Amino acid sequence: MNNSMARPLSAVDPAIFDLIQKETERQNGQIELIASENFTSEAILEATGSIFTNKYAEGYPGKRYYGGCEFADEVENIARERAKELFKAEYVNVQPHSGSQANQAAFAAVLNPGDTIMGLDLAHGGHLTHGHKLNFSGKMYNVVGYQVRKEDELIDFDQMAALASAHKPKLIIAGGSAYARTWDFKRFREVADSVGALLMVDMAHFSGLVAAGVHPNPCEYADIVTSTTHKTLRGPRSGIILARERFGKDIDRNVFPGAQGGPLVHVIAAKAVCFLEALTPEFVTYQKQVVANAQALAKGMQEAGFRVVSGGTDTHLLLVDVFSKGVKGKEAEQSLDRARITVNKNAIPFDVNPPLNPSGIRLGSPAATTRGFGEAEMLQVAKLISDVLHAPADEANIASVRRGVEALTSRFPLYDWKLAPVAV
Ligand code: DSN
Repeated sequence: MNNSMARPLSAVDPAIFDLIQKETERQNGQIELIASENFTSEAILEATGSIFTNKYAEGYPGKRYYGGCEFADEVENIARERAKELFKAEYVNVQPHSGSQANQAAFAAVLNPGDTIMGLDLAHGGHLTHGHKLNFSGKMYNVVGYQVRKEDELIDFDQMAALASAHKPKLIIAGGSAYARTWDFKRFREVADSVGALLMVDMAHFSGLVAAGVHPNPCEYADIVTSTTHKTLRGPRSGIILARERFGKDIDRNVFPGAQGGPLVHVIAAKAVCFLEALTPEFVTYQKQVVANAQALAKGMQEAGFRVVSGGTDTHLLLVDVFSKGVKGKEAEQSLDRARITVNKNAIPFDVNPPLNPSGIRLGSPAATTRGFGEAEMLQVAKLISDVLHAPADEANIASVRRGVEALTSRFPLYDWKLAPVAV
C-alpha cells in the first residue's frame, strides 16, 4: 500500500486521535448510567473498525448489485442465522443502520401513509419514532397515543383497548425508552386481535434481556419486532428487524432499496459477533445482574428519599422523580455530570414541568454492570447520586462525590488501551 495510506491515526490526524484518547479517558473515568448506552467488547470494536467498511454490497446475500461480495454474503448470512437462533425468530433483516431506520422500514412494509398507528406517548415512556409529531412517524401516519395509568404508572390497557376500538389502528406498537416494567405482550396481542391490528414490538431497550431469557420474548406474540443492537444487547450502534416469515419480502424491499442504500458490512460483521456473544451462558449471567443492579439502584434511591416512578423496575432502567426532592431534571443531569456520573434528564408521566427541564432523570444499569459493578456498588452509586442531589450547586460537595466516583471506577477498569501515540 502507498506509504501515506499506512500512517497511524496519531500521525494523520492528531486532533481526532486526541479526542479519541480523551473520550476513552472519559468513558473509563465516569459512571455511565444512561440506560441506552453500554460498553462493547474489544472484539466488536475490532469488527466495526474492519476493512469491510470498504465494501459496497447493495442487495442481499446471493443477489447483490456489486461484484466481490462473497465474503460480505457469508458475514450477512452468519449474522442472520445467529439472530434467528438468539431470538427464535422466523425471519430477520440485519441491514438497518439504526433503530429509527428499522422502524421506518417496518412501518413502510405494512402501512400506507395516512394509516392509523398506536404507540405509547413519548411523555409516558414511548419513543420518538412511535408517532411523535416532529418525527417521520408522526408526519406520515395518523397517530393515537396510549398512556400509563396515573395511580400506578403502569400501561393502561383499558384505555388502550378503548382507543383501539374507537380508532381501529392498523398497527399497535409496544416498547419505548423510559418504561421500567415488564411488557405484557399477551395483553398487547389481545387488544391488537380485538380490532384486527398488527402488533409490532420495538424491543430496542430490552433486547439483551430478551436474548438472555430474563424478559418475555416478543417474537412469540408480535408480527414484527425491531431493535437496536447497542443498548442492553451490547453490540455495535445499529438496528435489526425480526418478523414472521410472511412479512419478510416486504421488509427486505423496504430496507433496501426503500430506506437505505449499501449496508454497513463492517457493522453487520460486528452484529454477528454481538449475537455470538449473546448466545453464551456468560451473557445470561450478565443480564440477570443488569436487572439485579437496576433493582438495587432503585432501592438505594428510594432509601435516600426519592420517588421512583411505578415504585421500582423489572428491567435495566428506572425513572427517578427528582422533583419530589425539589430538584429539576436538567440541574440534576448537569450536577451529576460534574461529579462524573452520567445520566439523562427525562420526563416522568403526567409531568408538571416542561420536556427540556422535566421532573425526572432516567438511570440504567447495563454499562455499569459491564464494567463489573454488582448490587453493593449500585447501592454506593445511589448514595453518590443522592449526595449530589441534596446540594446540586455546592461545588465542594460535588468534588467530594467525584473522589468517590474515582475510587469506584479505578477498582473496575474498562478499556485497557495504551494511550501513547504510535511511533511513525
Ligand atoms: N435515544 C435512545 C434512548 O436513549 O433511549 C432511544 O432511541
